[in-house]
Amino acid sequence: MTKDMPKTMGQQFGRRSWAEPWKIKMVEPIRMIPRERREQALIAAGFNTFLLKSEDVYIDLLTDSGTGAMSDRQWAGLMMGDEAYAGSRNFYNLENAVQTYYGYKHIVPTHQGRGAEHLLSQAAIRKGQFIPGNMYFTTTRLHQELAGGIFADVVIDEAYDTQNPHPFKGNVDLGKLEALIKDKGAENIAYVSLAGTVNMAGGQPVSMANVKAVRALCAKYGIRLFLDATRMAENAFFIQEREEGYAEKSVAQILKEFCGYTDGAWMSAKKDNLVNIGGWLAVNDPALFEELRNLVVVYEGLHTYGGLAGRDLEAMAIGIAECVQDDHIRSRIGQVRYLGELLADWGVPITRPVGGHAVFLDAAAFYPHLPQIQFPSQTLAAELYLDSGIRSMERGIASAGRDPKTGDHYYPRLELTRLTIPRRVYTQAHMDVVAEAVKAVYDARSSTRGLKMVFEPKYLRFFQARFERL
Ligand code: P70
Repeated sequence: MTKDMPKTMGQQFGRRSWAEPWKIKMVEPIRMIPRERREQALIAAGFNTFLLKSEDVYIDLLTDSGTGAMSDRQWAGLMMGDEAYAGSRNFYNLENAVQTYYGYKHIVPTHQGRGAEHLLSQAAIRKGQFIPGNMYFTTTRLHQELAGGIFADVVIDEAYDTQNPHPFKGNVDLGKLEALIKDKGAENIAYVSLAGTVNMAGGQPVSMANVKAVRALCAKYGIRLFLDATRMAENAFFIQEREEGYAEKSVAQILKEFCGYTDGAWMSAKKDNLVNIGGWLAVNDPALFEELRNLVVVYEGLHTYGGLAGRDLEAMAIGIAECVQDDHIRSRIGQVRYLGELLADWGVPITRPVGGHAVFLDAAAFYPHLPQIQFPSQTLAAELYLDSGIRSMERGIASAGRDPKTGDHYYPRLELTRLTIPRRVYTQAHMDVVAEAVKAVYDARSSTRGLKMVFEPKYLRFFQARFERL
């Protein structure tokens, strides 16, 4: 053991590490292209990592969405696809898995998370209504706005302080929520939109005590509570780790209890549920279900396949059962934490505590000389790719977009670059290589120039915007 090893990985004799509860059966070669070609690729991509070709990327930390490795059981499940147009056996397996592990009554499959967001927004929001939520998420807010709703941020203030060690920075601020309800009137609140491990805050969890309190407040005013369950299994792990009374409960038990305080959930199954494509929407109210089941045939496909093949539904059903296993989540979050702690020990500014799915670099702290309008986190993502072929994602002003009313940029309080770890894909050695690359980019920070946006799409601009170096 060298003295450079991070303290937190244990320096004493007799240390006991966790390890992944699987071994590798198949490999996919990756390689780093030379620096000159990375420069060409970055210019061709308009300094936007979404526009790079995957084959020009060495270690791909763009997202944990649909990028995980399926298990041998899931691959076997693909062969059991029942590709009937209607009533596929795999749909009933999915329905059963969601009912068993999440506890909701009625299930509608969708092709991915935003398909579910679209249906719920259309069915549950009337024009002009407010949707309070624990920080915005890009696709979620856009679908709420397209349905005529107005998103209102009610996350606790600690979520905006990257250095605040609060264990549940995803919590709803009950004071902010109640003030909004009183100000606008309960009839003008469509529902409360609660997300597990808040993505834009750095993968920060919500406590069980908080969801209980939000539930009670919603009940007092007759408002529904819907959950973005995309990374809720990871949220359940943090409750087990940090909240009194939950250390002896399993992640599966905690997940089900948490969902029990909500009226329904939407899901991008490409994350927690360990599939490359898929999503679902689940609710308890039979009348709302009837409407969703009707809407899904307009936008996604029949209510027993929702835009997916039978084999996809089967892989999802199996993935649901796998993703709530304690040893799976412990090693998944353990790997993210390993990378985060390595960087923190080297003095690189990151969001603390390290969250569930990613390490978030504090781009504002990297580049204090760059004003927000010079896209610090886009700049950092570009620099990291140049240095080592590592792909990350902008989560700052480009992602935030514009206020539909005024047309001005939203100026988000967080300017972060996300190193997102796919599930069951990379090894600890990859994490070391990533940490060393980030350190090199950090050491070169003072001479780094910013970017200007030269092309801006109307919707979700960060996906396709183009930039040039200033
Ligand atoms: C990411 C992905 C997707 C997502 C999510 C939460 C909390 C819903 C969705 C939508 C993909 C993504 C999406 C927008 C911008 C960048 C990247 N998040 N709720 O990488 O689900 O993608 O399946 O339609 O995180 O974080 P889907």
